[in-house]
Amino acid sequence: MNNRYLFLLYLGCAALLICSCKKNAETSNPAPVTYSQVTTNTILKLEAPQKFADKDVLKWEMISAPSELYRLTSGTSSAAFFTAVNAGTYQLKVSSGDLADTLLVTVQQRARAAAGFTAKVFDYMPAPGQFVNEMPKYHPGDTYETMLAKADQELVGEDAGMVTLGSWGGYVVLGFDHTIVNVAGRRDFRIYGNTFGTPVGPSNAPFGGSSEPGIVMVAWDKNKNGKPDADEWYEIRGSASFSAEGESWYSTAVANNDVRTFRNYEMTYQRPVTETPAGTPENNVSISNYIRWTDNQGQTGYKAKNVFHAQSYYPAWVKDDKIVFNGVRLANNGLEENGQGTYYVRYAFRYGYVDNYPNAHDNSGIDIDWAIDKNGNPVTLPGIDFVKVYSGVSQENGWLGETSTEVGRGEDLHLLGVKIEN
Ligand SMILES: [Ca+2]
Ligand SMILES: [Ca+2]
Ligand SMILES: [Ca+2]
Repeated sequence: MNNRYLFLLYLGCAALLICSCKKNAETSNPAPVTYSQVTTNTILKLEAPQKFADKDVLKWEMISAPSELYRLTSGTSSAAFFTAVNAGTYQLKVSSGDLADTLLVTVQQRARAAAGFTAKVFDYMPAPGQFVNEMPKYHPGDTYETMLAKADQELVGEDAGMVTLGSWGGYVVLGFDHTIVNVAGRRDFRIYGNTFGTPVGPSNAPFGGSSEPGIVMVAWDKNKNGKPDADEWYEIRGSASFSAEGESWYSTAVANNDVRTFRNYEMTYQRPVTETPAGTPENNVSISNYIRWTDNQGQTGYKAKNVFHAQSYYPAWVKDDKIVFNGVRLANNGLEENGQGTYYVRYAFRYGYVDNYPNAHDNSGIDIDWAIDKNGNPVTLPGIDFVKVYSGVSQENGWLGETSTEVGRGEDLHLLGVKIEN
């Protein structure tokens, strides 16, 4: 073969190569690729590349993921948030019309594995109640700080115990050592209570027993300092957070109970004037006008001291002579069922609360997608780091005493492999 033929052959090959390259470019994805990385259970903020700067509406999509336990939230803005439970490479796409970019996010395992259970208690302030000063136990000299440490001791980890939140408004603030991912279509976490009970009456009857619903608030550590400080709190909208009319027991309760729901409720409890006579089951002495309360609806009344718990129901470490709480007040869910004043059933709300269904029941699971902002509008959070629970019902139930939410172990359902679909 002489040089001239060789030259022509080269020319031909080069032309073929150019053609095939051009063809490839036309048929395969031409989008430039941006790389980023993050660790598991951590929220990554994704910013659209500069070329999208003049676009108002962006679309963020997951193209391929090694696991379905992730969340990508964005709306139509130039920033999106992404977080995943499992390590691997996630391929995302951001686009606006024909303009598109691929984003490859490498999710790496955290250096120290995330704990599936509550990792810290940040705040604890019960309202007066029959288990206050007992769960956790108060000893003379205890302060807010030492009682908080006791609550932390009770609630952290797999073998958590239980603390009482007392009457309406009493609260606890918990944290996890990682972000609980808000997986789409699934409930994400669960906080234990001590509810027991059964469906009452015929089939499809409401679940009843000792449901004492605690209202749930959530927050994510947006300023990444590990504390629930400047971060916005969102309410978990449960089945009766605006009205109890959808509950199956509502029509029965309406004749006997205050079934109103107050969205901006405030209650003030006064220090009791006397602790004596301290009741016992033997002497059957109780104090009906024990702790005076007033609310912002012009109502007033008393919390009673019953015969079973002789200690003070007012948090003994509180110096002030009154304690004020704010929040949502749910409908009274307790009904006396036998007409003798002896058989009280506290009916469960359908979903969205703590200490409302037994712990193992799916309805104890909370979906972060139920979160609403302070105006009641739904918000889509990628995940959360902090949970606040407060007693949601203000009711006295005869000899049983006041309704009080109790709080136990906290669980990240995804880390524990518990799948509760929504
Ligand atoms: Ca979810
Ligand atoms: Ca913070
Ligand atoms: Ca309880």
